[in-house]
Amino acid sequence: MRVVTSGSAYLDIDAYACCIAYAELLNGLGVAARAVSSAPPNASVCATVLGWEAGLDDYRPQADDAFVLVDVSDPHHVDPWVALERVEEVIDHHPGHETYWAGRLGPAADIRPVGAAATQVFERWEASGLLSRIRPSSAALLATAILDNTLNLTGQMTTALDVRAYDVLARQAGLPADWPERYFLECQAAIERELCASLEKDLKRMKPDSGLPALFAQMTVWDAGALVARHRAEISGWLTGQGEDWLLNVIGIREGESRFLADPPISQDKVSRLVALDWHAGQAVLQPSILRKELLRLGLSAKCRVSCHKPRG
Ligand SMILES: [Mn+2]
Repeated sequence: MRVVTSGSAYLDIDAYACCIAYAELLNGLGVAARAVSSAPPNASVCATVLGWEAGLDDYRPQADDAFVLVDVSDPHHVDPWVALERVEEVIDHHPGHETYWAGRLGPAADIRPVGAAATQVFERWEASGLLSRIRPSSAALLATAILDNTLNLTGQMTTALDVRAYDVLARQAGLPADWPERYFLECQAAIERELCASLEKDLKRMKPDSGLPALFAQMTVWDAGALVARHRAEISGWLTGQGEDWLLNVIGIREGESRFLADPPISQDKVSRLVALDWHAGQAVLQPSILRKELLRLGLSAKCRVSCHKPRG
């Protein structure tokens, strides 16, 4: 059996959609596959999405199963069920582990800077000639994953491939024109209902050499300013309880902004080294918005400028 799975901490809608839609494609190609995860979905997998026909499979990986990783490539962050020596394929758009997987898998490692891993899975569906037979709910999952990961196709990592994939998939799924607004509003309502649980589900522990705050939480909503105004104290209180170096990136789709919250001065300084920010009372706004993985890319390249190049002269 081919087990299509993703990260260990939580499943965002990109990971969730890729597991389901890629397992469906493999099965359609005659390769027995299951979409499996032991991680909880986060707020980006909203109730409407969970109610769609396409979902994860109820399957426990066996000793001779092979693994396909989607939307993850950090060997330390894969689902605990994964045996790394039995990974046969990787489809991901996060930077940092391209060399590791290229060395192990060669061309079976597809790690590229596109807006969503769902776009890479869409490309496989298209290349297979089976796209006309994808379940509408799987097409809707991939389309919504692209919306989420590209911030409604406005994020800096959005490519022409993402825009085209969304267009084709949304038509195939029959999604309404106002689906983006409806989707992001539903996610925001769910986040505000369980704020601390939502923070926990999208909190990443960054490596010391990343140049980023040690605890980096992120959430994508329709109106970031309104969320922060309503929940500022609760957010600070919870994150302060998790550690001494933390940041929250609240991405507001409507305003196209990243609203950063960080009380520790050291955390503010780390982010300010990567993007120009004006901090007031632990809050700073950046337009256009930026994703954690984009900041990670900036952090890694800043480190490289310091340590990878010998000074000249
Ligand atoms: Mn993704």
